Amino acid sequence: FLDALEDVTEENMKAIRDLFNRHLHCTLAKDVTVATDRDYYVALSYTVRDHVMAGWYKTQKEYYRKDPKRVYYLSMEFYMGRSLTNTMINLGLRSLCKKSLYEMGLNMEDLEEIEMDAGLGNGGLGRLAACFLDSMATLSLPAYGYGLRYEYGIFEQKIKDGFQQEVPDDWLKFGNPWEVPRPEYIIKIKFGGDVKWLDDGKFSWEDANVVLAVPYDTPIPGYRNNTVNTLRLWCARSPNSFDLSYFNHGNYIKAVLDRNAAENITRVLYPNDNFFEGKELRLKQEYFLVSATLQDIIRRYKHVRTSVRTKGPLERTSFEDFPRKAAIQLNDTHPALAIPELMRLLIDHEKLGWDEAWDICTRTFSYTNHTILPEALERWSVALLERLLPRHLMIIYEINRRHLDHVITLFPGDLDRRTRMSLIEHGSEKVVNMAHLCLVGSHAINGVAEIHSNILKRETFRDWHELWPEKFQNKTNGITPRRWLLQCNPPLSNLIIEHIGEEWVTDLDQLTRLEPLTEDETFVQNFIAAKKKNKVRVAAMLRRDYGVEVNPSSMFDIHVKRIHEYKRQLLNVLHIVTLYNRIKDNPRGDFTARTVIIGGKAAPGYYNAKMIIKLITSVADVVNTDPDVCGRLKVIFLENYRVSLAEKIIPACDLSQQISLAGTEASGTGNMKFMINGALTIGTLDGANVEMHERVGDDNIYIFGMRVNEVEELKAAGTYNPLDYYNANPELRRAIDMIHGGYFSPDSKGRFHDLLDTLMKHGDRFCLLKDYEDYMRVQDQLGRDFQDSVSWAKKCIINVANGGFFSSDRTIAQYTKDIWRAFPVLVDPVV
Ligand code: DL6
Repeated sequence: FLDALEDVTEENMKAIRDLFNRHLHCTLAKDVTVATDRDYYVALSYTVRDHVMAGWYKTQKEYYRKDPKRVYYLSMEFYMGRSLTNTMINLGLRSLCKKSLYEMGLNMEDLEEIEMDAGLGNGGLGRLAACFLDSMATLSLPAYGYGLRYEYGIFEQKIKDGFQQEVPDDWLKFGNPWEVPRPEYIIKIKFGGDVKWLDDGKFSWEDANVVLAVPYDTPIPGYRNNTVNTLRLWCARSPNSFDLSYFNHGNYIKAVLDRNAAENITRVLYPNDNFFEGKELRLKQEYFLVSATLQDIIRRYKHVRTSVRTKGPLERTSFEDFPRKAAIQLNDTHPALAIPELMRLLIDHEKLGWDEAWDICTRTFSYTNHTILPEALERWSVALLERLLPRHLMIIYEINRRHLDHVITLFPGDLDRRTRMSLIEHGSEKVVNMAHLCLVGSHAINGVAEIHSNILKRETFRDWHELWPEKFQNKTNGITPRRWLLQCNPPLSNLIIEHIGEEWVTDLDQLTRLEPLTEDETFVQNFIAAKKKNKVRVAAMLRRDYGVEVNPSSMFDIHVKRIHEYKRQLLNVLHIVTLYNRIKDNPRGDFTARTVIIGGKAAPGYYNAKMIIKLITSVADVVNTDPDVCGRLKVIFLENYRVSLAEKIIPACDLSQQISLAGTEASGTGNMKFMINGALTIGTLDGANVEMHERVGDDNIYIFGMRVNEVEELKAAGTYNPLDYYNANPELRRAIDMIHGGYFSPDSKGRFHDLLDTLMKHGDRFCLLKDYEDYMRVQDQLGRDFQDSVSWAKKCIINVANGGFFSSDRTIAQYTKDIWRAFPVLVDPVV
């Protein structure tokens, strides 16, 4: 069906072949006698990139000409995955390229597999940023992503003897055809030094060390709309003048070697998800991103043709219009230093007064919160800030002084409130609460699902909501239907296109037109066949890449996401062990065959998460080799889960596990990907699961566990004793005892004691034992339901049909209207 959407003519195919051959010969200096598959992949990427270029210039020229309000999305993570397939699809070139290559004897799908993922993110937050870029371009928004070009992205996960090992992700080792360096826009970034008070009452930041920020641009094409936006990633480079004193003293070698210290800033992505680690290098990364980006934004703001009469560009000198020309979205608090940085640039460089600068700041910035887990909230040491960013610390103190004066005028005498709302916290160490900085410096604050936004208002930021209710909003997350349906699931996309056309690709609500087709027997059978095709493909991949055999008729029960205690992979393990025991007790029993696939990376320093991986692989070793099980239960730990693997595994899923404790998962976005690819969800009423449930109703989603108010009440009462639940449920007790007794770790019987202690002795923070029984009940129910494949498929279709709301196009349209107040700029086709 993609064929029908594309202009596949002999003439166009010849043009592709010519370009491809030219790149092979002239760019790569290869011919077919020596070219490798990687050469072909690169030649194809350059061929496709050439087709992006004209649209890219044209879009950027149009932005310059029209000077619209621009949207800047600042994020420490852009988890882009691969670019080739997505770019071909958005440009309408995929069939054309596939056929052209086929005629040269090349299989394009094999070449697509060669591309390394751009793994510049940890999980949901970074992938959301990538989906947003696609939607912003598809909605023709004049938007820019700004981030860091990490030389090493998220580590490659290897499983050795059942344990996770981390291998550096050297993703740039073969070059990156999608990036264009722009050394002409290099920016200087300062660290350290001192602040001098000048005679005119202003401040000057002196004797600082300088690091250079070199931009690398990646084109972001919209879906077949001629728009090509830019993702600008900064790379740290030492200035040539770096530590001239060494050069002058003749220590040339040391001077050259020391350049590394500066260049380390963008060396590696911190591999923490939902966890704050107050390391100096990470602070440098955060400041490096925001300083380079704001200087770039200001340069662009100034560089504008204010008069049509004059040919050359004029400087815009007044900053009055800045908030009407720039909306800056802070993706969590990681880029929060943008607030004092803009103040510094406006006051110290542009010579604005405090009040005017502050007004500009608050009208420009908006902040998205992505987590309420206390261990994830950023609190930077004042001492560290003082040493690295002395001027910013002064500005933060002044912001705080004025802010607390305001609080105390509104709530006279309420000193507790004043303390709670301070940007500076005095614990064992003095720290800056970065969320508070964002709250005071932004005009809009949003959570990422209804339930999460409500928790922010009611709990996390209660005082702030009382102070500024008008600032608080909700923007439920979304995912791009281009990558997460059209691209990753051809069998289902084709079936959908056959019945309702292709408008859904940019208007996902169109999927509701599928709902009546649950009554169409042929459609239902074709839907089942599409799912089966995806499962067979995954089974073949598991055989080839992992050497495991799975039964494609079994239920594919999938739990893929970062490994984290709050996401409760351990609860899934307790279910697996219970199923195993039931089979052992009744080897001839009638059980729904399941293939349980669990995947995800653990932060390298997160001991419990790593032990959860070891437990899963240990349980898999026992279950998969026990002859009594006889293929009715398979457990697979999917090594190195990442964007490109998600694209394969999600379309093959029957059951999606979204089982975090209610009130802990801000939104989740994997849940949405599974939904629109026709899986049913077993989940708690947490994050966006709540809104999925609202849309599909009780009959088409498997909800279990405590509701958020029940969790809050249980915690407030302080009476939860996990041992009560252990004692009350024999199946639960048996599963825990087996793990504890070394059934799955005969070589080291006590291996999982620490892990189990978190449940049994240290309060079971995420209430696994409390939710176990209900989880089992619902698992049993859905296990029976799966036996009726037609009725199961109908539920799946209802999920697909109601997934339209979860398009990131909807999310971005809401940000645009309610927060950014920006407008599309349409771009004409390139002629
Ligand atoms: O909003 C994107 C994504 C949510 O879907 C997840 O629920 C949430 O856990 C994740 N949050 C983070 C927080 N990181 N920090 N800080 O990754 O955001």
